[in-house]
Order: sequence, then C-alpha cells, then structure tokens
Amino acid sequence: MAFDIDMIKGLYSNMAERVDKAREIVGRPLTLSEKILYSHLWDGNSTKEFKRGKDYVDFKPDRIACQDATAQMALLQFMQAGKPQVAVPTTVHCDHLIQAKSGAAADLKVANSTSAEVFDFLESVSNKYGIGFWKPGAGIIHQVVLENYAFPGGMMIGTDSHTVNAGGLGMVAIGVGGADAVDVMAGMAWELKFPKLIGVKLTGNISGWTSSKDVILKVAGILTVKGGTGAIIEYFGEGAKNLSCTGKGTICNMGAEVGATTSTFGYDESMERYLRATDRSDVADAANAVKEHLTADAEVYANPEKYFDELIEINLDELRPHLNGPFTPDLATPVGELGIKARENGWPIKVDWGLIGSCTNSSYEDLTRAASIAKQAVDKKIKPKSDFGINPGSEQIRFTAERDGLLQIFENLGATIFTNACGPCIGQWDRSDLKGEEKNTIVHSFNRNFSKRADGNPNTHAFVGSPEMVAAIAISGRLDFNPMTDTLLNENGEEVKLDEPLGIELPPLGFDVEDAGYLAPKEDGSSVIVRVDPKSERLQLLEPFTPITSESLKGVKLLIKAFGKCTTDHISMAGPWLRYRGHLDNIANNTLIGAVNAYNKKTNFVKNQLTGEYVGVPDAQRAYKAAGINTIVVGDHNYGEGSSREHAAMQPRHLGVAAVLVKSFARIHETNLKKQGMLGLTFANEGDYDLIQEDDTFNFLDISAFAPDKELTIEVVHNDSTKDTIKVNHTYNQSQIDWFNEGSALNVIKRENAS
Ligand code: MIC
Ligand code: SF4
Repeated sequence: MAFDIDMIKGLYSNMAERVDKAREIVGRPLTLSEKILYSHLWDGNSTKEFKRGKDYVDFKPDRIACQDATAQMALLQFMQAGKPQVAVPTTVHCDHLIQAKSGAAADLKVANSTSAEVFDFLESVSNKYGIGFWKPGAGIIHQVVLENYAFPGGMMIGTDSHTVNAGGLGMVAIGVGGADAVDVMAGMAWELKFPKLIGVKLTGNISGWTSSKDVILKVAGILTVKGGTGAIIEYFGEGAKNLSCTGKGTICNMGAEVGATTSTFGYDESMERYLRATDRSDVADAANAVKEHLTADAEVYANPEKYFDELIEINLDELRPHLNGPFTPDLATPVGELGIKARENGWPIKVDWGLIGSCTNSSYEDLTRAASIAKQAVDKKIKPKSDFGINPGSEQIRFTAERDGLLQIFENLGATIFTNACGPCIGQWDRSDLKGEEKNTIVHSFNRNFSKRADGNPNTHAFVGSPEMVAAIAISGRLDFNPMTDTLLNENGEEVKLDEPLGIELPPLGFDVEDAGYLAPKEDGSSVIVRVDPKSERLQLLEPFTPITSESLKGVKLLIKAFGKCTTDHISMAGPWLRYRGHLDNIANNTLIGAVNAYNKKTNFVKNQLTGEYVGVPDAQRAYKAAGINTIVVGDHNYGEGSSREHAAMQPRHLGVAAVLVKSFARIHETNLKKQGMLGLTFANEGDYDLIQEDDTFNFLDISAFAPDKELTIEVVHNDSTKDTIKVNHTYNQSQIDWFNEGSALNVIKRENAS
C-alpha cells in the first residue's frame, strides 16, 4: 500500500463533521493541531475534551514510515504479531546503512554488498506484508515522505524521531519506537498522551543570509533540548506563509531537537505549490476544498495567548543567521559572535569540513542556496579552505539537481557527492583526513551534533547551520567568519565578499527522475518466504521477553549512574553499531558504552559489584545476568533524548536491566521502555539522585501494588548497610501496566491475536 488519494479524500470528507463536533465539545475555537488530533481519534467523533499533557488518547494514524536501521527490529516484532498484512499504508526506506566515503556510486556498491543480507530481509518482509520498499540510494526517509506521502491534515507515525519533518506539509507526524509502529501495522490504535500546544508566531520576512533553518536554531536556543517535551509546536503568522514548504519541513524536522512531540504549519500556498510540483495536484485540489479545516480557526491566531499553553514570537526581519553547537543543538550563537565564544571555550576556529545534506536540509531549494555560494567561490577565485561533502535528499532531487547543473557547481569546488542517504549525519562516514581523536571543527546542515555523532571522534566540534551558511563558513575555513561583513582573500590576492545566497524554491523545469528507487509489494505476499539465517551476525529472530516479577525486584544492583547528558547515542551508539540493528544480542554489546559513569566520569567503566572490578558496562551487565540479578540504571534530565531507536530500551531489557530511574525522560524513550515491559521511573524528589551510591542495592517495596497515578517506594541499601527510602513517580496507565505484567506490549498483542 503506497500512496492512496482515496484514503485522503475519505479523511477530508469526514473532517468537517469531526472538527465541528470537537469545537462544540471543547466550546472554543480550535488550533490546527487539535483539528488534526480530533479528526484522527480511534473511535471516530470525539465525545469528550481531552486534557492536554494528561489524558492518554487512542489515535488512528493514516500512514507509517520506517527506515532501515529501525525497521529491522520493528518488522522482527511485527512478524511475531501473526498478521498477514499491514493494516495501514506503510513504507520502508533504506538510508541509514550506507557509508559515505569516496562518493555515491562506489559507496552505494559497497553498501549493497556489505548490507545485502539486511536489505534482502527488509525487501522480502516488505513484499510479504504489503509494505512499499524504497531501495538503498532512493533517498532519506523524511525527504522521500515529504515528496510522496505527506499531506495536509494527515497523521502519520514513523520509526525515526525526524518523522516530524512532514509537519512542513501540514501533518501531525510523530516519531515512535518500532513497537508503537507494530500496534498500528497490526490494526490497533496508537496511544499518545494528548500533547500540550506551543504556538510560535512568525512576523516579518526571512531575507538575505537568514533562512528557515535559523528559525529553528533560534527556537532551539529559546526552548532548549527539553523545552518542547510533550508538546506540539504550531507555527503561524505572516512570516510562516512566506516560507517555502521544504523550509517549513526543516523547521519541523528540528523540533525533534527540542523534544517536541511534533511541529506543524497550516495549509497555505507554499504547500499547494509543493504538492503540484511533486505531481500531486489531486491532493492539492482535495486540500483546497477543505482548506478551512487545515489551519486553525481565525480567532486562535488573532489571540494566540488564549489558546496555546506557551507562546513564542519571532520577528523574522530581525532574525540573524545562527550556528548551534558544539555537542548540543540548542547552544545557539548568531554568526559573527562565534569567534569570541570559540576562543573562550577552546573550540578550534579552523574548520575542516562543510557537510550539506541530511533529512533536515537537502531539498532542491537548499541545494540551490548553497550552490549560489559555491558558485561565487569559483567565479571569484576563492579557494575553499575546507573539504565539502554533499548528500542529496532523494534520487528525485539528485537527478533534478544534476540536470540543472547544481551538482557540477559543487564538484567544481572539489566537493564529494555522497549517496542520497544519511551518511555522516549518523556516523556513517569514513573520514580519511583525521588520524586518531584529534580536536577539530566541522560545520554541517544536519540537526544533531552530539559528541561522536558524525565521525565517532569525541573531539570533533560540530556546528549546525543552514546549507548556505555551511557553504560560506567552509569556504572561508573559519568558524569566526561572518559572510555578511567579512571579506576573503582570493587567488589574485584581492579582498572579495560573498553576495547573499539566492535560492530557487522549486525546479523551474519541474522535478525529474529516471528510477526513483521504489518497489511496490505483491498484492498477495502470502507465498513470500522470509529467511533469517540462524548463524547470521546481522539478524536474529526475537524471543519474547519474560515478565519482571515483584520478587526479582528485590536485591536489584546499580549498573550505572549516568552523569549529565545521556542521549540514545550514549545508550546505543549508531555509526559502526548500525550493522547490528537487527541482532539484539550482538548490538547489546554497545549498551550504555557512551554513558558517563557519575563516580569516575569515565565511559564504559563501571564497578561490577559482584567482583569489585571495573569493567565495561555490557560486561558488568552480562555478569549480573548470569548471576540472575536484575539491575537498575540511574540518570539525569531528558534521559534518552534524541533518536526513536527502541534498541536503547530493548538492549538493556534483553541484558536484564529491570528499571531506569531518572530526573526526567525524553518522550519516545520513555514509551519504548514501557513497551518492552520495563520500569521507566522518575525521582519524586530530584535531589535523591545524589543519594545513589556506587555499591547500592535497590528493593522495590510496593511494586506488587503498581497502579496508575500511584507513586512507588524504593529502599536503597548502601554499602555500609545504611538505607534511604525514596519515592519515585511513573506515568503508566493501566494498559501500560499490563505490558509490564505480561513482559512486553508485544506479548499482549500476541495473546490477544491468539484468543
Ligand atoms: C537519528 O537521527 O538519530 C536517527 C538515526 O535517524 C534515529 C533513528 C535511529 O536510531 O535509527 C532517530 O532520529 O530516530
Ligand atoms: Fe538520517 Fe540524520 Fe535524518 Fe536521522 S537525522 S534520518 S540519521 S539524515
């Protein structure tokens, strides 16, 4: 099942009634986010008002998208659910498993051979269960979704945190773990806590060096990496209308970096233009007919403070270009002020690489804006001081950009054109210019810049900017370069200035492509056989998890108390480990190896309480498992920030971690823990984090009375036999407690299917 105009028309035809009903029930005008949420209720028309940030609600998403690195685990779980076909249009995209090294053609060939087993598995599972399959090289999931599947007013989920990118076409698109996707694939409801709403009013207009990317870089600075947690960010105002559709996608994309559930924009002419340019005039026509439901009620945007839980205003006339980083995407600095900051902090000023691409910024418009800078370097005889790498977002974009001479412009500058894939954005980058862990700086147009993310080197300082700013900074080779004021010395020894970037929103000659890389599934896939070699090191069929009993929650040992930021990259690193994403036991060998041990500030070096020795986290954990002892992981704020990868929950679960106790969670990760039948808990009193000592043993005193809205009590026994009794909170509702009691959400589905 791929694209389905009848499904969209069906949704639109119900929308008026559902929106009217919801408006009547809540008794006030509705935001766009509410219109989309209320028109996707599992039970049809709403019968009550949901409390934002409180009520769990069952939804009925229109589509699902999965990428290769998460689809393996999602589909291994779906195969256990016992269904013949997916219940909702679903696609799989091969984009994460392709390493960037020498350039597109050679790199794709290598990926197709080294990951043949995984690609074949994904292709045959897709064929069997009615899933559309996008081959390696077809493009990055979110760009392909925007070009082919996203539509105004729709709701989708995807097994990748940047699924939110489709908000650029007016969707509510949400990143989830594979187990959530399996619910929907199996024809069940998808549960989400009704989000809070943050309004962002954009006034004025973007111009000159400022781009859509700078809007979200600014918002990230305001909200920080956890400021959007549990909320949908809805953008509106005159400034919003003047942004391109793909620019809106960029803004929504990086909503993941502030922890937002998703972000969205009301339907407007930029979206209509994009739909028509991507060969979907039928969708544009259908959307035009229900326009008023695809944006908020006028009163909402006239008096936003009354309808949003939080309101931010940004005047685009005053917005300056930013570069965010290093190591966290919310450290926002206006270009021009970075020199001082870098010198103060010891960040290398010299820039070694400029990378353009990723799902955030690889549209046709992005490439034209960056190319307009690259072309000036050649024309004005400025020799670029850094290396350049480009990842186009999709084959359609690459083909069109090549036809229109854009790629040639980058090549004239010595750039390497990598595959239409994630590449360096997810550590799939064989970087040949560095030996060892040298301190260095790179700039890129991606979204995340966590430590080690691009190249595995903890000393690579990565800064996030717009593609055109990345181009300018990389040409200058300096982090303190400000193209708006500074000049560069060219080969003739003349001082030259770069002119403002010029972009082309959509290709004047239209998009073109020879082979987009799509394979439709068989009508009836029942005869397709999916093979998993029992000896494979890449794929492993799943064994159901056994429930964690109350008895086994006595004498629980501390595995690690993580210090500071602990993202999903710290819990289950990507890069070289992506190859084991379909093999739970093998990938478990990276569990928490990036987390910093609070007692010695080292990574992958924790005390095995059974022997007193210091060993790697997976080794300690395997020793506890062998001894039949459950463990607990303790962490700080926003634990599990970043990716949707459920490996970050399944690996600890597989190895015998029973509970994760932190100051606060990132949304997707918290749900992933629940789905896998583990305990995700938060300190009732944050200060209790400091009570936890290295040799602690935990007794869950009242876990047998685990119930919604009821705090739990844990006795923490220290090495000297003194004890602290602490209270912990949780957000489990009754069905989530059932997942815990049965071992996992999947066990519940299997039981329900069997009966
Ligand atoms: C990412 O950007 O971190 C990823 C890789 O796309 C992840 C998904 C994954 O870990 O496979 C995400 O954002 O969810
Ligand atoms: Fe791929 Fe990077 Fe986008 Fe994740 S953020 S989907 S790794 S391009």
